[in-house]
Amino acid sequence: MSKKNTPPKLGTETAIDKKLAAQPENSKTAQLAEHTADATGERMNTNTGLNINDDQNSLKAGDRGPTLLEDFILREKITHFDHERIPERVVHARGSGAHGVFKVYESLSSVTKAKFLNDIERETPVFVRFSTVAGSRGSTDLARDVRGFAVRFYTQEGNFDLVGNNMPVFFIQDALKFPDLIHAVKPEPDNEIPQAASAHDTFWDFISLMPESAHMVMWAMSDRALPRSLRMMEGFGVHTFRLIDEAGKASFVKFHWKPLLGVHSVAWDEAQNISGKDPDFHRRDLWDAIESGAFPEWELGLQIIPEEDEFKFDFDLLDPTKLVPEELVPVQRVGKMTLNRNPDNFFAETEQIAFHLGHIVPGIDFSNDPLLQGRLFSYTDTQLTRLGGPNFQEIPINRPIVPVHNNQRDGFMRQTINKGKTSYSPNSLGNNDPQQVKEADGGFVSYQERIEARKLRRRNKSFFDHFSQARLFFNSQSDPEKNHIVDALTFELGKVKTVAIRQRMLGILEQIDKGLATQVAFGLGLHLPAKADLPANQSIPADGDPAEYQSMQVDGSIARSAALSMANTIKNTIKSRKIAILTADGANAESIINIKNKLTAEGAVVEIIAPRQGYITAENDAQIEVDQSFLVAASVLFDAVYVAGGTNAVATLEAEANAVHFLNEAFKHCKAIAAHDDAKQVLDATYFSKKLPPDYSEDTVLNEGVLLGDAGNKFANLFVKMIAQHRFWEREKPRLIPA
Ligand code: HDD
Repeated sequence: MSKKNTPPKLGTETAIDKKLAAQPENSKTAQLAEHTADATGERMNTNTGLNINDDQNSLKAGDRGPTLLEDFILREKITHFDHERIPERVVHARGSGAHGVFKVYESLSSVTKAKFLNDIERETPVFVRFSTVAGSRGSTDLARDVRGFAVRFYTQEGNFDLVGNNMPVFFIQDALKFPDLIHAVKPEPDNEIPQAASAHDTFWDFISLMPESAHMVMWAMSDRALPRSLRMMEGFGVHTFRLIDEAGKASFVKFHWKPLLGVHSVAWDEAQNISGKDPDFHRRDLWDAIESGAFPEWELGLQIIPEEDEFKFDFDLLDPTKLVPEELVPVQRVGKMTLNRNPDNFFAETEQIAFHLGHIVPGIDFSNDPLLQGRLFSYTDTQLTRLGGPNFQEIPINRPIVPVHNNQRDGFMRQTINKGKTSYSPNSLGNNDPQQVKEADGGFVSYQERIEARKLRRRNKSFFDHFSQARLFFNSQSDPEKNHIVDALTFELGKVKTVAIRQRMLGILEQIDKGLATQVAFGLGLHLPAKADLPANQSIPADGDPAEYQSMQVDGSIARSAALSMANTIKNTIKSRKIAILTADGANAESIINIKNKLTAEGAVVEIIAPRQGYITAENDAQIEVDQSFLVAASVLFDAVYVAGGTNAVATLEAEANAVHFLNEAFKHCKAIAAHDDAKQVLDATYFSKKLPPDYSEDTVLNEGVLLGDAGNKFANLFVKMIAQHRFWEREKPRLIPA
C-alpha cells in the first residue's frame, strides 16, 4: 500500500520554500538545468534511445537502389525537420533574450506586499526579451521602430511579467484599435512591402487619421527608435499599474528601467548601413557583452502616485498616450537588474517564452487603462496558436520556480503526470486538494476597486488632449535631436506615395509644433494646410458626434522635461564600447599598445583593423594580430576610431581608400576620432580635414571630437573622455560630409 502524501500545512514553509530560501546560485538556472541536454562525449540516438550506427546513408535496396520506406531513422529525422518551425510572434517577432537577476535596494513594503520587492536579500531570477515590433523574425535589428522590453521575474509567488517598451507611451488608447495599428504598420498586404519599416502609405494613412497617436509618433521618429545597443535603452511599463500594501492600500505606479550605461542612439544613415553590414548588430552586441562579462544593468524606477492624487494631473493616468513627467513625480530607483547569462538555446528559451502582462503577483494589480485591459486578453490567446495548445506554461522557460497544482488537465503535449483520481474542486475523494490559499497566506485577491458605471463604448473627455505632450516631448529635445525628428519625418513621409497622406500628416504636425511642420513641409515640397483644413480625428463611431471626438488642448503645467532628452543622459563610461585601431605594416607598436591598454583598462573592446587579416609587422619587427581587414570591418560597427602612427603604416593608410572612407564615415556619424601625430597625413586625406582648424589639438576635442597627438597618457585620457561623450552631434550642422 502506498503511503499517502500528507499535504504541507498551508502557510508553513514547504520544502521548495526552504530550497528557495537557501538561495541556490539561481533557482531558475537550476530548474532549467534539469531540462538541458549536452551532447558532449555522448552517443548518437534516435528519439526512442536507439544508438545510431550510420547517420550518413539512408537504407536502400542496393547501393544505387531506391530508398526504403522501412528506414525509420530517415523518416524520424526528416519528419522532425519538416515540423521544426512555429508561427512567429504576430508582433515583436524579432527578439533577443538573456537571463539575469534582480534585487531590490530597500524593502518596498510600505507600498507593496510583493515579496520580491520586500526582501533585500533575495535575488530574483529574470529572463528579458528585447524586440523590434514590425519586422519578421529574420529582419534587421536596426529598423526605425519601437523596441519591446519584456522582463519576466521568476518570483517565489509565481511569475511576474513586466511587458513594456523602450518608449513610455503608445500609439493608441484602446486595445480595440491594436489590430488596425499593426495591420497599418506591417508590410502592405498585396505585395508584402516594406519589411520592418513604418515608412509606407498604410502606416501614415492610419496615423494621420488618428490624432491620439501624435505623442507616440514623436517618440517613434526620435533617436529613441535607433538605439546604439539594447543595453543602452530605457524601459517603461507604459500603463499605470497599482501597487498594493499588506493592509490593502493601493497606489498607482509607473514602472521604469534606467540603463546604467546611459541612453544612446545611432544616426539614421548609420542604422541603414548597419542593417546591411550586420543585421544582427543588437543581438550580437548583447550576446558579446554578456559573454565578455560586461553584464548589462538597469535600475528599476518607480513613479508612485497616491490613489487620492488620481485626478491631480492635466491628463488622465489611465491614458497610455501620456507619461507622467518626472518633474511632477520623480522616479525612485528601487533595485537593480543584471543580465549575466546568455540562453543555451535560442528556440527553447527566447522563442518559446510566453510573456503576458496578466502574469502578476500579490502586491501588484492593474488599472483601468483600456489598452492594458485589452492586452490582458491578447497574450494568452496568441500563445495558443504560436505554441500550439494550452500547455505552454509547462515549457521549461515558462515554468514558475514554485510548484504548480491545479485541476487543469490534458491537452496537446501535456508534460505533468498528475496523480490521483480527482481533477475537480470541491472534492472529498482527494482531501479537497489542491487547496485554495488564504490571502494572509499569499492567495491572490484582486484589488477591490469600487465601480459604479453604465456599460457603454465611450472614452472620457480627459483622453482628448492629443497634442500637449507631443509638444512637451518635442520642446524637451536638444537641437540635434529636433533635427533628427525633422529628418525622420521627412524621410518617412517622403516614402509615402499618396500626396494627400503627406499633406494630412503635415496638418497633424502643425498642431504639435508649427516650426517642426514647416521644416518637414519644406523637405517634402508642400505647403502647410490652412487652419480650416487641419485633419479631424477620424477614429469615431458610426453614430458619434465629430465635435465630441475633436482633439482638445489642455495647457500643460510643464513646458520642458529634461528627462525626455537623451542629451542629458549619463556620459561617464566607455565600458563595452567598440574602438577600431587603423594600422598597417610599419606601425609604431608602442602607440598601439599604449592606446589599446588604456581603452581596454576602461572596459572598451578594441579591434585592430588593417589592409589584410593575419598579422602586421610593426616598425620594431613586433608581430601584431589583426582582428579584421578593411574589407570585413566598417566604421558603423564601431563607436570610435584611432589611427596609429609609424611612417610606413600611415603612408599605406593614406593611400587605402577603405581607411579614408572609414574615417570619413566615422566623422559623418559624429564619432570620436583620434590619431597619432604621424598620422596627420591620413586625416589630411579625409573629406573633413578642411573642417578642422589648421593646427587642431587637444583644444579641439570638445567641439569637433577629433584629437591629434603623441598617444601618450594625457592623449589617451582625453580620447577616453571623448568616447564617453558618445557622439558630437553638433558636427552634423554644416552637413558637409558626403561619406
Ligand atoms: Fe503587445 C507582444 C509590448 C500593446 C498584443 N507586446 C508584445 C511584446 C512586447 C509588447 C514587449 C513581446 C513580448 C515578447 O518578447 O515575447 N504591447 C506591448 C506594449 C504595449 C502593447 C508596451 C502597449 C503599451 N500588445 C498591445 C496590445 C495588444 C498586444 C494593445 C493587443 C490587444 N503583444 C500582443 C500580442 C503579442 C505581443 C499579439 C505578440 C506575441 C506575444 O504577444 O506573445 O499578444
